[in-house]
Amino acid sequence: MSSYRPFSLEDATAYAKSIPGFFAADAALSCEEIGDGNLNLVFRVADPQQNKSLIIKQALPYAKVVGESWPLSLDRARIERNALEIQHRLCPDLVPAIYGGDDELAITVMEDLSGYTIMRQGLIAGNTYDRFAEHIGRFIATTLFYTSDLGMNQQEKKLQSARFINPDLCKITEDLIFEDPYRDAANNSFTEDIRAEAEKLWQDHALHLEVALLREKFLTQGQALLHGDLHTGSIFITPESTKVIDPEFAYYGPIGFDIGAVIANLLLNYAAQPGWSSNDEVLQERRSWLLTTIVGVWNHFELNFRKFWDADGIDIMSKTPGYQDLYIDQIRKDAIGFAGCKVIRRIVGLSHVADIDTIDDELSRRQAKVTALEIGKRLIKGSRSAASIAEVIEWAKAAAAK
Ligand code: SR1
Ligand code: MG
Repeated sequence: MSSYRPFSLEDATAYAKSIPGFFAADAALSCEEIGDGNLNLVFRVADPQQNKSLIIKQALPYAKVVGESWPLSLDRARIERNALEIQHRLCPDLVPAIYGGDDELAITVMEDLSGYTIMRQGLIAGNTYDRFAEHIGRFIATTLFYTSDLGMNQQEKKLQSARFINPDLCKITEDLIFEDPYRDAANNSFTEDIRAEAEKLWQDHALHLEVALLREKFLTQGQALLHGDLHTGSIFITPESTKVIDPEFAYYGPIGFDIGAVIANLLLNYAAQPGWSSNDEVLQERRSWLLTTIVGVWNHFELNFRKFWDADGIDIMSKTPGYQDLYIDQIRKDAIGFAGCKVIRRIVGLSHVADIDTIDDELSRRQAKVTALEIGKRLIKGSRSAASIAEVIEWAKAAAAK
């Protein structure tokens, strides 16, 4: 019989106390549930006297955001912990340390990042993070190159991909990102003031064709071990440091998907800026930083990926002149298309972003949604012909000027 039960504060405290060598046996521990995501419980257990703390994350057997009517496999906790361990091994400075876990209880115990800010909140507060592009570009390049057929033993990769079969969480992405926004789906969620724009999405067959091609890649192309949900709510940040968390959507998928997720969330904040910036100068400055950061994310990804390929590529045929350029060109196109899909889903789909939904002024909020949809459509429709990341910048500017 399974020992699984959703933890109470007392359960989390007792579990934390049982971890050998972390807290003193007689420590007076405090515990709070701080989870604000869609799916899990998150406990912070602390010994204020010793200034020590840790995080216990526990999966629930259903999607918290919807309720028990949407069951989800607890195995995602194992997948998340195993992905974090691989990512931490590859990028120790960019991923929290893992202290332990339990598959039956569906928990992972990890480093507390209390001094950090969730990046989405930091961006909404108007902060900029000049080291972010380098950090996240390196994170994506490293974790994806060294888990792909280019950078790891190809038979071991097949075995590893079997350990990351993640059907429930992939199904969320398949539905919420690649299907629901393009039809009148029960799970869609949007305000009536953008109904006309949503209905246009449902009729746009040229758009559907591009989304179907991107969806096919998501369904079939196991290039590398993705994070799978790399939005700005999955990133803890300070001006000096970046830590990537929450890879419960990890699976073997197309490399462009993680890059697209980061770009999409910077673009959502870009679309939201008129609702947050106090004057035109601030608006221009914020938007310029966001666009520069998008280019930086891509450039740092590409630079690192090529460097790893040249230094550590294990596939003889991948050294064929011209192949690397074609491969990276395709990743860029995919990333742009996935970014577009990820922007659109946050406007009309089930799960939104605070960057836009918490704008106070109703008209600015509506305009941000319209701008985001326009950006998303341009990216999706332009992705197959995009020759450089500069085109994303042009499309974002054009959509914002409309
Ligand atoms: C039902 S879960 C909704 C969303 O939350 C996660 O962060 C993923 O982005 C997922 O699509
Ligand atoms: Mg998450």
